[in-house]
Amino acid sequence: MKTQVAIVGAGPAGLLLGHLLRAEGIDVVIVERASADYVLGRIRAGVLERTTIDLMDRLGLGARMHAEGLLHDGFHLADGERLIRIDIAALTGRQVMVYGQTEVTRDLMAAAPERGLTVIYEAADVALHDVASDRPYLTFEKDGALHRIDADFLCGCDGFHGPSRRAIPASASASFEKIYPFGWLGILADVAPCHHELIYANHDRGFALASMRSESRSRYYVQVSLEEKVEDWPDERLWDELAVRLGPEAAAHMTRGPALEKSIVPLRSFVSEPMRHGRLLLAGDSAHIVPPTGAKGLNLAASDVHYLAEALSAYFLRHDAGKVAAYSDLALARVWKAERFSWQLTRLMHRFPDGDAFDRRMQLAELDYIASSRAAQASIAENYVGLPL
Ligand code: RFL
Ligand code: PHB
Repeated sequence: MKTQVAIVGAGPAGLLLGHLLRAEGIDVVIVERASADYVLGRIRAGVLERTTIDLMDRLGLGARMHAEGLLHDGFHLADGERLIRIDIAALTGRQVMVYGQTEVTRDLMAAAPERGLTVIYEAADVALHDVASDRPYLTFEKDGALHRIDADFLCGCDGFHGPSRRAIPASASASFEKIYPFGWLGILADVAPCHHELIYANHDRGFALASMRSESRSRYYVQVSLEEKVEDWPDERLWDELAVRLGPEAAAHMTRGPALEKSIVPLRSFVSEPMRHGRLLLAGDSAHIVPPTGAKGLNLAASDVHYLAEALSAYFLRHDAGKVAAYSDLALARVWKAERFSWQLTRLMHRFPDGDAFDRRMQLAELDYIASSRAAQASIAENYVGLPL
């Protein structure tokens, strides 16, 4: 098979990129290791920045998002005693959209056939070849046969564990990483949210987050140590802990219910540079990871593919290779700012096992400063809604 762009991975980065390229008439094939149902079964991001909302709208795929998503004007930081509201609408003139990654992915998947976007699911042993040459290609196994796709460009949208980043020789790349000494235990339940906006809480016992997917479906997280297992946290224990950490106001309005999903994710910050090697271009989690505290992962994947689609469109439609050459630097400039914000909010809101009483006082003093300073709130708000492209 021959195509102009072969994409590895049909998560949000791969599907969004595929649609943006198809909208320009560029031929695209996506190969995905998992089944479509498996991809939709992963419970992940919940908050979309304006830039991500705009991308869905530009593709003409935003109708369900606008009908079912919840626009939020603000969110809260809690310090164990009070809620500090960050009024993002007043401070930035923008809002964020609560609409699950699962729903974004479902909308992108549903529109693929009618737009000529080919997605090959359950492709095993995907391998990238000759990425530094002008004739790169992919191989994979499907239904017992070996397949080959020749392309002008390969795009690695295959997440943190995929093969694309590893196809760049170590001598040509550098990576930067911070692994945090804790994870998030998440619970999804069909109960009304305890508050109409998100609450990020820093409690003596550790971080907690109250989020949602809709007016009748809640998503909560608590910070746990890396040794802990989901089995250590029966539903009642988790609800009790959330009630303590989120504080009395949230606890008074919290409805408990059985877990539809419960899982632990480790937290890390990671960047691999550059995001291009020859004819291989990386986007999304394949090139970088942020801890989920800033709600930036999916949104960074979206901004990467915005730049990448522009670069590949310039190449194919105007024979201009300059934007492909500039892609990595352009994307990384935004990535590093989102890394900084996510790292800073993670440091501010979590209990670190090696933190001492001084560190704790610094967190509380910073939260107190944020509560009293419009400038500090504005800085948080402009990062949370997403820096301009
Ligand atoms: P994905 O979604 O991991 O998709 C990669 C796809 O590649 C496939 N793949 C392969 N395909 C072929 N061959 C192989 N060998 C392959 N190996 C892997 C995988 O099956 C998959 O389908 O990466 P992508 O597209 O870059 O998207 C990134 C986002 O998924 C991620 O950044 C966010 O989910 C992060 N994140 C959040 N981001 C936000 O913007 N806002 C949030 O509120 C938010 N909350 C979260 C999050 C991530 C979380 N977890 C589970 C890590 C909350 C959590 C709990
Ligand atoms: C979520 O709803 O899953 C969510 C929301 C905000 C975050 C992280 C996760 O910062």
